[in-house]
Amino acid sequence: MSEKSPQFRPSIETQKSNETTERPEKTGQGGETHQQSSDGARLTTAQGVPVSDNQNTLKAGPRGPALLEDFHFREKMFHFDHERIPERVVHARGYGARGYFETTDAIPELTSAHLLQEKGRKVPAFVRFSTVAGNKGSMDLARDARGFAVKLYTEEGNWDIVGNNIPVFFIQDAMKFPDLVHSVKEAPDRAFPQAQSAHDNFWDFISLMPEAMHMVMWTMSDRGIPRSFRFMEGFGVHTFRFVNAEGESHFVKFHWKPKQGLQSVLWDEAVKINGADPDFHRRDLWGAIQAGDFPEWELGVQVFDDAFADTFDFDVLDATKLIPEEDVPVRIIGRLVLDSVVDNFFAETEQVAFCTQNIVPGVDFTNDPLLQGRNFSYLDTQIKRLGGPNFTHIPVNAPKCPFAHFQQDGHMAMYNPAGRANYEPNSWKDGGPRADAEGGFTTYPEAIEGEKRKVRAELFADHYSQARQFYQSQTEVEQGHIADALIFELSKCEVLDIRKRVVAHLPNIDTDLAQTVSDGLGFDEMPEPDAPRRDMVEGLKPSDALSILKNGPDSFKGRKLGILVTDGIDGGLLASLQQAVKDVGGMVEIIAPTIGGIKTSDGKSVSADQKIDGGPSVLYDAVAVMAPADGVKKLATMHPAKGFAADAFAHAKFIALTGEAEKLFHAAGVDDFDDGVFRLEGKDDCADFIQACGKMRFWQRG
Ligand code: HDE
Repeated sequence: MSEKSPQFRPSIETQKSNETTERPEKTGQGGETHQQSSDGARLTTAQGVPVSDNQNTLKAGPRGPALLEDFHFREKMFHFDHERIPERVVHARGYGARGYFETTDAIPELTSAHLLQEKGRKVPAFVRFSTVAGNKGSMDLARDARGFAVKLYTEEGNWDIVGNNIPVFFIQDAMKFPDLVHSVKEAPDRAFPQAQSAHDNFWDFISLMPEAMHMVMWTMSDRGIPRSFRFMEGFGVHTFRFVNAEGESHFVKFHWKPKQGLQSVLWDEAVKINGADPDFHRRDLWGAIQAGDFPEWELGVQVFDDAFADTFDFDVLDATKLIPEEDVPVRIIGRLVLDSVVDNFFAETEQVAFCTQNIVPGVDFTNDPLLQGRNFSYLDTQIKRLGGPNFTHIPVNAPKCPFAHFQQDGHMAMYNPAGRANYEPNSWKDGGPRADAEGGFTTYPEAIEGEKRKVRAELFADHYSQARQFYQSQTEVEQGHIADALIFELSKCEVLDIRKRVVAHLPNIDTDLAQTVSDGLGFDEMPEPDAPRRDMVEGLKPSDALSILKNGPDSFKGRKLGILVTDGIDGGLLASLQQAVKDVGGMVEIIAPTIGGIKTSDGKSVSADQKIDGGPSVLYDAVAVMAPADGVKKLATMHPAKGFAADAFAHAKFIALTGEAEKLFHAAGVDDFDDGVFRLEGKDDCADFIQACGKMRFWQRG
């Protein structure tokens, strides 16, 4: 830090998490109990005054009225009353983690960004993943886009890439954002439905905004229900600029590619996961990082110049369009690793304030009208949400490089300029910071000419060509999921006309898809197709990069096997199966009829992670059922056990069986086993099974 840089330190030491509990001690005052923090620190008020009693308000006599004089009570209660801050208007439900970014391929020829000048440069990072529509307490597996917001604490200031897990957006102009968000969130009169797009208001809006059709194909695809944050791609969405030291500019699009591969769940699973574990995605990220299995993404860039932009079929400033990787390859330049959970959710994940305006020298904006609007919106939102302009003083938002300016005062000011000078220019000897004409951020001097009008560029009017390209890039299984999702969502619309208006857009994307959805909704005939506003681009080649199944994981690493067990199983075989999962870096949970666990045939105890109704098979990537004859008999009388088996099979999961376990499946109505069902007899079978599980699902099951 330079001498002039502010010395900002949080004044309260963050308490380290303490996973163990101690037996509560009696206070001896009315029988109440309290827990002593293990480090034995003395409880104080926020002013630091030692507290003698944290159980009782000050009273006039044991049965007398409480006294206003009790400053400790007042402070504690007032603080509690103010614990909530406004939740984010969108992306309210989110989960963050810390990590680092490391440059793996320097690109000084493209950008002067300090971080990207040299291979091996490393900076701290904070990432917050989120759903968009739901409120803060909504469930994780809503069908929705996911936010993928990255804050890089670089040596030249904070660089925020505030992206999504989908490379395009619903709308083209920021003017429409409040309408889009109002339409998807709960209806204002009844305040439902929450965290879902399957309702009239959303589809009404979409049917009248064909520019949304491309992104709708993405949200209706499996991208809308990711298996976890760890298995998602991230995209900067807009076209940005890189500017090098010579002042030359290139266009750039940002991609985060998960090393874990891409993976999603099925809709029926998503619905059930939301009930079984509404925090499924949170728990997954927390669990993986705590287990030392740090998720990692590569940062890729698609770089192109004006010549490409001028000849591309679509406008590169249009956020409803992407540039296929086959046209402009993604060059990997760095890696992002999340290796640390937060100490405190509120302090970091809730208070982190991303702003698209946060860029660093060497990076610049383009005139994408959505991006321009976002640059305005985010700062405004943070000031409101965090209560004032000093949100940059909160540790998670503060730069980790030297900073110095003359902004002062306001709510919660932690840093004000030292000394007499708080303006510039000034003639004081110690006059504070000065602008740096050479090294400071300069905007790329793009020449601009045009009439001031409320308009959109002509090329923006092609709403279907890339939606078709996306659909055609999917495997048959994925195409089926898109049709199912559209049928599901539109079946939730009460107004027939809205259903018809949406389906009228589909023939422009794919006639088979349109027919399937029309049939699925029980229409007697296809609605008259909506006429495209502009001639579509024919012959766009399918792009493999757009499919999840073509980019899935190639091993069971980072994924979870659920083993349903009963008393009397072969403990050696269980150990072999657990070892086989461990060998490839996967995780195991044991599910048993009671949380107390089971005893193996040789009398050894095995503890359980879940009781059967708390561990349905939807929570696992693959399952095994190990049970001798009497165990199966018992399981077959338990509805959750039958559901475990029936769902695992219906969700095309790889399944392993030992003993008489197949009888549980028969009891659940599954009689015909296929090659996705394995019998485990010995160690080698376990390894073979886990190897097969490397593929995402046994899709042949249909
Ligand atoms: Fe956002 N968006 N957005 N958005 N957005 C917010 O900022 C907004 C858009 C995205 O984890 C808000 O802090 C406008 C596109 C993420 O904290 C708000 C427009 C993309 C997050 C806001 C868009 C995003 C937000 C709400 C259209 C993908 C969560 C609270 C012009 C590239 C960040 C907040 C986090 C959050 C405005 C469109 C991603 C209101 C006006 C496109 C990941 O400022």
